[in-house]
Amino acid sequence: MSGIIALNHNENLYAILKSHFPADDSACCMELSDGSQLTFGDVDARSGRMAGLLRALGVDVGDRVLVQVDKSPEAVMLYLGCLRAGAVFLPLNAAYTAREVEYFIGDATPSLAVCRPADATAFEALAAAGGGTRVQTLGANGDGTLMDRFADAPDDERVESRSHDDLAAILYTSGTTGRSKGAMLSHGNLSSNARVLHAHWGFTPDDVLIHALPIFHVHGLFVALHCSLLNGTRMIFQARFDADAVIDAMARATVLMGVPTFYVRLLENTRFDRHAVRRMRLFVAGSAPLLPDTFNAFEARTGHRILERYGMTEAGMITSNPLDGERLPGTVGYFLPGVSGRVADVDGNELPRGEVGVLEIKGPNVFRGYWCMPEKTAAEFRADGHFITGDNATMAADGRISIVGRAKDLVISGGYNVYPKEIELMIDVLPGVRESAVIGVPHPDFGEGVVAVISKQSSTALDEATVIDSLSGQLAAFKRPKRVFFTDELPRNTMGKVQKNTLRQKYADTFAKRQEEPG
Ligand code: MLC
Ligand code: AMP
Repeated sequence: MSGIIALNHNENLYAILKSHFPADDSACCMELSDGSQLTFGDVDARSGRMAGLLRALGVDVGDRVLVQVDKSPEAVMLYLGCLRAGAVFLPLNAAYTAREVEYFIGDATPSLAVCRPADATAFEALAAAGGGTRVQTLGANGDGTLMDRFADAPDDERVESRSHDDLAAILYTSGTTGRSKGAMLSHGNLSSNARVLHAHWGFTPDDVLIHALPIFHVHGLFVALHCSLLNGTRMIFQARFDADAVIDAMARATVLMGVPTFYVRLLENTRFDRHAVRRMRLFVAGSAPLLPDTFNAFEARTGHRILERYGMTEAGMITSNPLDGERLPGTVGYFLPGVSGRVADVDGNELPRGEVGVLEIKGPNVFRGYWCMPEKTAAEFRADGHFITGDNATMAADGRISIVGRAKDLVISGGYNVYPKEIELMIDVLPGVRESAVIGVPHPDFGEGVVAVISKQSSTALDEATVIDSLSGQLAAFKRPKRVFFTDELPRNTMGKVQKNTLRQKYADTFAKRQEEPG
């Protein structure tokens, strides 16, 4: 398809975003923490130059570019450059260890991997073992070999022609069986979702977005970035979430997108009050359930009702509470325009309104399948094309949806997904362990905190610290259990299955906020 489509029909996501850039290319696109700015003209020139550099580095249309770097404006240029070059952007959580990255390089066979300068040696070794992957580095301050070459690279205005179905990105999402799956997202998946969100959330030429999310997941990379670029207005770009920096930025901003932990931490900050939010028009939450307590406390403190929406890697955003209608805590609102679906039983039959079942969906946002896993892809789609989300939901008579749990064994901690199976497999091979169960229990900051419950051999001296230490270096820190408990036997049902619900109840208070010590 590429190359034969007339430029004005180019469905490359970058071409669509660029068509919404302001006529005045000196307008600010990204305001950086040091007070400097990148204009829309800068973003266009730099992403074009980056695309040219990728081509010069041997990246062909359709090649994967695997990226594990810190958040920086240069990393955004690398993303946009990949889109422009027709390459497939493959971002990885910056917290993943070399052991975790090895799998992604082997599975995705990228032609180029970009890592932090400090990780170059490890990446070179992984790339040499995989064969064919070249390595460049990009540091948090715009340093590294990629940027050295960028400094000498010529301008390049090209935007590769891409069709709706051509791949733009692969985002890995862990599986309940332990093996991560690469969700293939097309230019059309991303542009359709971006357009819908931009309209649905009522963006105006006066909007200024605070961008404090990581840029290796759907929320920060697609939802936040695309809405702001489509709007052609300024974003205040922050390397990480810091409640004070976000509160400072609110004096010049109108929209914040965040995971529930952002809102919990803002509420803990005594500077956060009605005055701090005087310019803000919209607070969006998602990636994990927003507790009604947080919603209510936020409204009491600021007068704003947080707009909760629901989505996932495979489909971008799926539902949203309304901008103008009622935003109800504990619900994720209605299907976005163009998205449809049902709450279904295990066979995919639609259930009566109000009953709990698995949410199944259809729409232009739904991904193209899992990279090199046709069977897994087939298993998650119904014959009529509905994608099985794995989330348990109810739908009210008026179509309002509530997520009431997960059919998949998944913990969401601070907006990051943690798959218990992956951790259990690692714990089970430790000396002295008979078996383990990893669960998520309420955590005041992260929503859910990871806990491991281990049945150990009576002869072993295995303790909590040893278990946690032995996982470091192997597992990203956010996945590591924050507490480990030992028990004689794991509770099982009559089928022999570990009863995680019983464990979740037993350890529910593990992270309960400590009562104030009496004075
Ligand atoms: C950091 N840590 C976490 C953690 N984040 N532990 C559990 N869960 C998390 N989410 C650990 C670190 O490993 C470290 O441990 C310690 O906490 C302090 O690290 P930090 O780097 O200082 O943490 P902080 O910067 O405060 O990060 C917290 C956070 C961050 C909530 C700001 O996790 C975050 O930005 N989350 C957003 C995730 C996100 O974007 N999700 C979107 C997915 S897309 P130690 O042991 O080293 O001290 C998706 C689809 C959709 O789900 O619908 O949007
Ligand atoms: P990910 O695979 O990282 O994209 O995570 C997607 C998962 O996050 C979904 O399948 C849901 O389980 C969960 N999720 C996202 N948004 C919400 C929300 N608003 N409420 C409850 N769960 C959510």
